Amino acid sequence: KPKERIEVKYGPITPKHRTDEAMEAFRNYGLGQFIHWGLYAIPGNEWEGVSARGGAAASEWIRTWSGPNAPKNWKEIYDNLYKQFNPTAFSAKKWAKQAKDMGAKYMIFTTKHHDGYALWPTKYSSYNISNSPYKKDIVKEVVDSYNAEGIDVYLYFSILEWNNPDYLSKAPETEEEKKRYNRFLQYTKNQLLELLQNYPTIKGFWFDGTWDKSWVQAYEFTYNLEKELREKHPGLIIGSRFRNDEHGKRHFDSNGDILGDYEQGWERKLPQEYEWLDGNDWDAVMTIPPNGWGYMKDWSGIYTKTTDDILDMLMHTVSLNGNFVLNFGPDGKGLMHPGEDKIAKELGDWMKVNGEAVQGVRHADLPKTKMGYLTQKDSTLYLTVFNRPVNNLARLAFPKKSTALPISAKLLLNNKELTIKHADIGLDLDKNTYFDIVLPKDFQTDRAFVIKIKLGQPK
Ligand code: JFZ
Repeated sequence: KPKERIEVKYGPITPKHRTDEAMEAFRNYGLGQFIHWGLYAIPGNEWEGVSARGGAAASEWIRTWSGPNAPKNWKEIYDNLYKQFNPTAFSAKKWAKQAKDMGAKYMIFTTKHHDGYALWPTKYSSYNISNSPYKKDIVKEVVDSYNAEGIDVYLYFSILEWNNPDYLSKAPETEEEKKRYNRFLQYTKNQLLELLQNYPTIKGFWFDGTWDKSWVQAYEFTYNLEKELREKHPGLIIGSRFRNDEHGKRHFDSNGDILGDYEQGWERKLPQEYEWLDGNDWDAVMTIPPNGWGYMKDWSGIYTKTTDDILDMLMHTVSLNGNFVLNFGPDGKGLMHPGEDKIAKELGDWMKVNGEAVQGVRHADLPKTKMGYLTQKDSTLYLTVFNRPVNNLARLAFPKKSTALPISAKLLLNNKELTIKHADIGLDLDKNTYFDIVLPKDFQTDRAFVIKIKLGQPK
């Protein structure tokens, strides 16, 4: 953060810490689902003799990475894929049911990725779902089906468009360029207002493709647009990736203040320390394969995250007040990858037992533990154990002066009460005091488990 504050006219519109109901709901989600679906689902990362998995070659970017033997008209072929887009197995209801069973409380859906293809029948471009063999409004089906399962929906929207002749990546210079880019800005605004009007139950937007100079220099337009979107849709939640200030600062303005309602920069990586987050709300979006958000046919030969990896990242995230959003990339027919189905099922089985340690919880202001992660809901503390102590004593440190100390504990997986012993050990007795939760020697589990601890003033 800069020491002296400088003048920023196009800084944050909403307070750093919103306290309204919509934002509180956001804080309580814990687990979410991301879905990347669009024309790139048809090639599925294997196309016209090109196959690249992981690394920089994300499947949804296939239009930009033709191989050496690719046909000259590669991009044109891609832009015509919509003529084949006919997901006969697509059922938004099935997706929503799966997400619910997995324990997701919100979902983010790609209405339009960088290729510019709209999955809703937008009035502002003919490059949309109504001109595919499928024809029907996919965004509507998704919003309605997820809402019916009690899952909040956020719309992913890429500003950047690869094939829009009005789009420009550099700052517009000539009069002609200015005219063109202004048309593009108006088009973007029209589409966003259209989405709000068509799908009034959505809770927010998840913006992307906002890094080009053209968008960065349009700070006055984007500031006013954010205001208008918020006026039209009270409670709307927008992350920090939407716009920048007049000095070109993105995510955080020139004074270090967050732009938008939550930090949106934790993508396929996680913050290590609570302090790094400076009290901001945040989400972490995560792929199962290394990099690739759209459908990837072949998962062989690359590391795909396991359910245990995902649980570890989920608990890491929620213990630091974030939401963890797991990405799915359905295929061209509308089916999830079998690897995704497997993880969704395993995650769901775990969440059914342990979900209370994930949802509606906050960061616990206690010393960290090497056993795993701490989350808290009022006077209930959850310890999710990934590293089980060999002596079966789960030792936790509490600030000496704390009046909220462990008074009872149980295992969520079998509801068995556990004994708590005060451990008068001299590591840092001036600061902390220790408690051992005694784990039964004979219980076996092949995943992380949760100890639910009641806090209070011991007698
Ligand atoms: C973007 C997209 O390009 C990508 O296809 C996918 O949709 C993903 C969710 O978002 O990729 C990004 C954007 C920002 C960062 C990294 C990848 N970032 O800030 O680190």
